[in-house]
Parts: sequence; C-alpha cells; structure tokens
Amino acid sequence: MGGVLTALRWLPAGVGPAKPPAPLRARPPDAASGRGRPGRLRRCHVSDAAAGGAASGLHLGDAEPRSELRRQQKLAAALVLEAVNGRSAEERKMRPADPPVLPAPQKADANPEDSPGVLPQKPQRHFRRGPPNLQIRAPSKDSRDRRQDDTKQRDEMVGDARQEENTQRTVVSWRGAVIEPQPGTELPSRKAEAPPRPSSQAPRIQSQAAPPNERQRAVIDAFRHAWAGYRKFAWGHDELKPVSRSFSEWFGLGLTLIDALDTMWILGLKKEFEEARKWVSKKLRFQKDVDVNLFESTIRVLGGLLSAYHLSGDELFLRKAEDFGNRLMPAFQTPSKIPYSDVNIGTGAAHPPRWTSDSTVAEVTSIQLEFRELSRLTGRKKFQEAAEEVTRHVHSLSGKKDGLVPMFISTHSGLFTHMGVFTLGARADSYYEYLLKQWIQGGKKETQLLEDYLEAVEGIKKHLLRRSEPRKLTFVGELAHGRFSAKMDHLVCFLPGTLALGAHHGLPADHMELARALMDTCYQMNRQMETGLSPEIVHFNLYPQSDHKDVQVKPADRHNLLRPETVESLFYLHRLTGDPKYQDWGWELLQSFNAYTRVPSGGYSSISNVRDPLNPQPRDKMESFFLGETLKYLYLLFSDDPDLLSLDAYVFNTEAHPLPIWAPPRGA
Ligand code: DMJ
Repeated sequence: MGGVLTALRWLPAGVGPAKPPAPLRARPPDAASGRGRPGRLRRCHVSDAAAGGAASGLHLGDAEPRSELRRQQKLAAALVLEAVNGRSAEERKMRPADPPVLPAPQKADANPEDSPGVLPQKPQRHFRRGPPNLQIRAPSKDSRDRRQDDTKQRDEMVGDARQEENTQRTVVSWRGAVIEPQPGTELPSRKAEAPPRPSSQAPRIQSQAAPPNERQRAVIDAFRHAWAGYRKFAWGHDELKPVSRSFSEWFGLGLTLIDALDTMWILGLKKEFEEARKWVSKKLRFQKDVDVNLFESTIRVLGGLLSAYHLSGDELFLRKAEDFGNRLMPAFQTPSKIPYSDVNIGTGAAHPPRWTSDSTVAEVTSIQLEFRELSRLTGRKKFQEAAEEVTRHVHSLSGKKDGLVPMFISTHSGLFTHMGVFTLGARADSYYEYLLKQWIQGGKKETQLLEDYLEAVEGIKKHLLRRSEPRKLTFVGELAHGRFSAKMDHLVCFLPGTLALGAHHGLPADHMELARALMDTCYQMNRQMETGLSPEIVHFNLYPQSDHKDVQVKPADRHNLLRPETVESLFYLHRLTGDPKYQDWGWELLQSFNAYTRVPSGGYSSISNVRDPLNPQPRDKMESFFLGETLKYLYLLFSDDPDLLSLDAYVFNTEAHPLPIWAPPRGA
C-alpha cells in the first residue's frame, strides 16, 4: 500500500505492542452499531465498566496535569486562531476562501437578549433558483400547504413578518417610485437587517455545473437504480427492503425520500426531485403519534429539509423544517437540559430509551449545526439556545481524558456516565466532528469549540493511535479503563475527512498528515476484504507474525450497511489534496457496491458477509444514508470542480447535508 508514512510524528513515544490484549468486551451477535436504535444496540457498557473498573485508567489524579494540558490547548487554540486570521491563503497552502455566501447572521442571533422583539423569519420573496421546472412556486398551492400545516403562532409570526416586509418595500423609493430590491442587491441602510436567504451559490450547482463525467454518470445510474426500487416498493416509507420488495418504517416520515432530496438536486435529477417535492408538499405531515430519535431525525429530516431549502430556494422545505424543529423541542425539557433521546412529535412527550435515563454523547452533541441554522433562518432563537446549552454544558464537564469524551450522559444529573471508555466510533464519533464543523459554520469565531477540538485531536494521538503489523497501518483504537483495544468501527472512517477539513481551515498541518495515513487505513479496511467492502468493525493486528494480516474481522462484524464514511473521507481528501488516487479508490468502491449489493429488481441491500463474494448474504435493507450520503459523496468525489459545494462556503452535516457557512460579521 502506498502512502503509509514510515515516521509517524503523532504516535506517542514508547507506544507499541507489549503483550496480546485480553478481550475487553463481549458483544451481542448482531453488531450493527447504529446509534439510537434499540434493535441495533451493540454495546455491553455496564459489564464493560464492571470488568475494567479495577484497572481503571481514568485516575482522579489526572486533574492537575489535565488543567495544565488545557492551558496549553487554550494557548494552542489562540495561536491557531491568530494564524488562521493572520496568514494569507497562499501562505497556508489553502485555496482562497470564496466571498461570503450569506449575509451575516442577524443581530438578534448574535445577542438574543438585546432584541426581545426581533421579528422572526420574514417570508422570503422567492428568488428563482435552479432550472425553471424546479421552481415550484404556485403561491396558492404553497399558501394552502401553509394553512394546513402551520400553527396559530406561526400565522401570527408570518403576519408580523409580512407587515415588516411591506414596510421595507416602501422605504426603498426613488422619485416617488417604489423600487423592489433585487436578488443579491441589498441597500446599505437595510443590509444589516436583511433576512438570511438560501445560499447564493446554489444556482451554480445545476445551472453552471459541468456535465457529469463518466464516473459521475455511473453514480447517477446507481442512484436511479436505488431510487427505482424505493419508488416501486417503498414510496413514502422510511426504508426500502429491496429483496422482499417491500419497506420498513422507523419514524414513518419518508426518511429515504427526505434524505435523498439534496442528492437529487446535486445530481441534476430534476424529474425525481420534483416528484419527491410533491410528496413532501402533499403527504409529509408531522402531526402524528410517533416517537422519533432526536439525533437521527435531526440529522436526516431537519438536515435534509434545510439543505433542500438552501439548494432549491423552495420555502416549502423551510416551513417543514420549522414545523419539525418545533416538534423536537420537548426533548430538551429535562432536569439537566441534556435532551432525551426520543420525542413523540405528535404528543410532545419526550423520554429516554426504555432501559436507561442516559442519552448518548454523540447524539446530544450532533444536532447543533441544524438547530443553529434553523434559528438563523427563522429568527427564532430557541432552537439555537437549546442546542448550544448542551455544547456549553458538555464543555464544562469533568470525566474527559485529554479532550476525549465518554459515550453516555445522564439526562437527570447532566454528568457523564459509564466513565472511562473512549472511542471515536459509535456513540462518540460525531461529537468531535461537530466541534470542528460548528466552529467553521459560525465563521471560526467560537474559540471554545476550537479549543475542545484541538484538545481532542491531541487526546486521540496520545491515547488511541497505533500502527498495525505487518503493514504499519495507522489506526484509531479504543480505550476502556486504561486498556487499549485494537478495535476500529468503520464509523471512525469519518475522521480522515474531518481532520483534512480542519487543516484546510488553518489547523495544524500534522492533522492533514494524520488524515492521509488514516485514509490509507480506511481504504485497506475495504481493499483487504474479498468483496472490496469494509466490514462494520475490524480489529488490527499489533504483533509481527508473518501469518497474520493487518486487518482481522470477527464473524459477528462481517456486515456492511452501505455506510458512507470511507467515501466521505475520500471526497475530502481528494478535494483538499487533488490527488487522483482517492478518486480511483472511490471508483473501486462503487464497483464493489454494484457487484455485491445491487439488487436486480431495484435498490441496493446491506450485506451480512463482506468476506464471501459468492454469497454476501443480502440483509434486505437499504439504509436512507446510502442515498443521502454514500452516493452523494461518490458523485462529489468524482467531480474536479472545487466550487461544486465549495468547502469554503458549505459545511456538511453528519448526514452529508450541506449547510451554508455563515458570513463573518461586517467589519470583522
Ligand atoms: C449516518 O446516519 C450518519 O453518518 C451518522 O453520523 C453515522 N451513521 C450513519 C452512517 O453510517
């Protein structure tokens, strides 16, 4: 394998295999590892804690060195910030940032308390975006939807806002004639108060995008095949069961359809988008007695609707997003303000999972991009406030290990629980991702987020990084009560992309070095399997024995759920380094998906055995993220246009839904 570095600066001195580690955990046979889905839980956390308790490595005596480390991290963050703000793009070897894509957040967002009477989102004048046949703008139809969907409060809000808009229009006059502001032209006197609009780059995505190249056309073909199955056998339902040609429900919200909206827009699938949009308009109703998982529904439904709004400019999606966001809010009504995992969007009853009062750390800390954006667009501060309260709270908690967080948090006490177990995989992964991405979303000003992210990357290097034998693949393992396990979830393969993104935004160059090495490893996790597809979990070999391979797979971990993380990181690595080998690797992956997961009658299926190309054992399920993430990232990976969803203009949520980076405030 090319690209594995021989000298790894980030590995702590003296780190290396000593003796074979004792097995740390027993796992139930079906280790699907999805977060928040009771049926897919894979951990035995309580027994893990008990088993390792005596040997706990989380010493209370760490407090002193940790505060010193923290001080150093703050210093490092300050230096990085100075560097980010002070160095030119050329000096940083970064592509120059695009001009701001959106007006600055309204004043009210910056300091909500100062503006108690601030108006919520004004109804947007519709500025035509994208090709005409996607501009589904019949006002009467949309008004009808609004009448059906919206609450009384919302009607009042809209009424107020209309008044505001009228006032604004009459202010703009020349020799007695009213001049309507043009799209993108804001009068200086009103500019600071202009409501946020859909991203100004959105039109480019379809109108000026280069025609798809051969590999992109292959992605379009894959998408069409997946969509055909969904359309035929699962239309309006959550997930396609491609083998039995039926469907399964999770929340009953047309999850696949919503997750796929922005992918269709980006791939230029206008007919499909239009049909899906019609379903959203006519059929998607949130007034139903159903429990949804806060995290999963936020990243997929709220994130999907918000990005569909930004790309299409269609207010239907924003209205739906706001309605849905309102229905998620009861989840935050807990003694600690750490949200419950589940909320009933019809009744407003929120609760933790049946077996615990805890929430998952990654879940409560990976809803912020979406809630913050919803507040910015609607002018309603409550979404952002509730989500940021969680961030502040988690920031201040003890129980971390050099920036690494435990996997559970109590909704009663607000404290971490099941302490001493640290992973970059399930239940913690996107905590790290959202530290960085919120910092980017907010214009790189929120230094607390940066500090926590930088500290965590140091924690990863110090505690979780090792190299395998014999090929010396750099990987991220896990730590349970001081004992290292060479186990890595495929989920961890989001990390190379996140590290590369941080380096692009001015963070230390060794983050990029580490990103490249981990990318090689994630590629090998796929490459070394007989189907070319990664299993859900691998264990790395730490001992130099000639008959051992680097990547080992336990029978219970052999499944592949069509997950996106490898191709997600390939997209970032290619976009930010320009190295075509990442596109070639992605191309191999697409071939493997086609060879082993494509179901002839339509759709793709997760499989149970990535080691048996003759019988990969389809599991009869197409996860919504295959359309929302995997195929979208493949399409973007195969593009050579850095401005197709520029990483200086957009930040992708953890379900691959692009949200705009907020412009820095004027004068900053
Ligand atoms: C997606 O829902 C998201 O990417 C999430 O962050 C992790 N799990 C799946 C994909 O693997």
